[in-house]
Amino acid sequence: MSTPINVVITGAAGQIGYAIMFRIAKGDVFGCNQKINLHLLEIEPALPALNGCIMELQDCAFPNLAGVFPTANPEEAFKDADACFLIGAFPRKDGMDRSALLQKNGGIFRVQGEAIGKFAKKTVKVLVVGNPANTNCLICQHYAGASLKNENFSAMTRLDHNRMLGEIAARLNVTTDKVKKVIVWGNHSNTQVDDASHATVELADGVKAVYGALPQADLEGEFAQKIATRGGAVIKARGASSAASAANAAITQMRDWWCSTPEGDWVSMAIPVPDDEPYGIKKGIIYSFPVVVKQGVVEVVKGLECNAHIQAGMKKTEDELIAEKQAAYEALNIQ
Ligand code: NAX
Repeated sequence: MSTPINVVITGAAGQIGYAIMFRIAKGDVFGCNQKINLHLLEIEPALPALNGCIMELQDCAFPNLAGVFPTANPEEAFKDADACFLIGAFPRKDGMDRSALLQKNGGIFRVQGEAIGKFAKKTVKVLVVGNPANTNCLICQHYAGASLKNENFSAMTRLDHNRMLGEIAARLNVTTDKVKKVIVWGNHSNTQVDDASHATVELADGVKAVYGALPQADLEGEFAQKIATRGGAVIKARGASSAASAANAAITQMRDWWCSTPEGDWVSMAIPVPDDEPYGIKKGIIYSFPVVVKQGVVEVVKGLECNAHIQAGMKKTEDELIAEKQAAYEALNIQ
């Protein structure tokens, strides 16, 4: 019988929160032999709705669920946290400019970062989903302080990564397990670089490069555009933003971070840029790279050749992240 780990979900009563909590409680992230305490953080007005979710959790009778603790107090929520899914964020309202959005979210991720720095375990894994995810993650890390390190933080670009796998598989009429080594570089935004130039696909006659199995012009044009604007397409069709697929992406990103990436493949994760500044990306931002994870240690896959088109995109998304950081630091008065 395992000692329970403490798993925090913020924005737990929201649509992604509702889609993720049952899968975490069931064992989809930490495995079927791991008992879990769920710490569910919400704002006060959402606590009654959260209570309904908790009734449903109980009604699922998950054997791994050791306890459920709803709260509107970040200090309580992050106490002894082992893993955190930071999903709750302030949505962009009509007419709201970018700096107002960064200020609102900065306020949320400042308070949560401070609480994580003070109360979470030093081994905590913090995955930021709430948008703008990369910059919210940077703010959270800043306020968590020096007792936590780069390896404690990541932001989610796995939904974009999974969207690439799904779309390539659909175009080649294979299942997604046959497609490997796609990359999302940079920001979770329209400037993200959806790079299939190293991807492979297992077809009936062997393993082939995706560049070749599909036309390069499409992969760098209409395909990349489709992936980058997929969120908007889902909203248009469904009348609501991606929830089940976003929850699934957070589950797969945390699972690979916790349990290691599969042999022979990598995943995309937005992480604090390491000291050796891979691919020339400058430190001080949260940037998505291809990574492998072994026993909890995240390593950027180095030495991949990037063509001129991909390199230009990598620089553009880096510039956007630097500008977002500057706007957020200004809004929060960080020197
Ligand atoms: P919802 O609006 O359904 O839920 C957000 C929840 O967060 C609400 O219940 C709200 O009460 C709560 N909340 C707000 N402030 C909070 C605070 N200070 N502490 C705790 N809870 C708080 O949004 P949902 O569809 O669940 O999306 C959540 C976030 O994920 C959004 O910022 C969204 O933009 C972002 N996404 C990020 C993705 C990514 O790939 N990184 C993809 C999916 C998603 O769009």
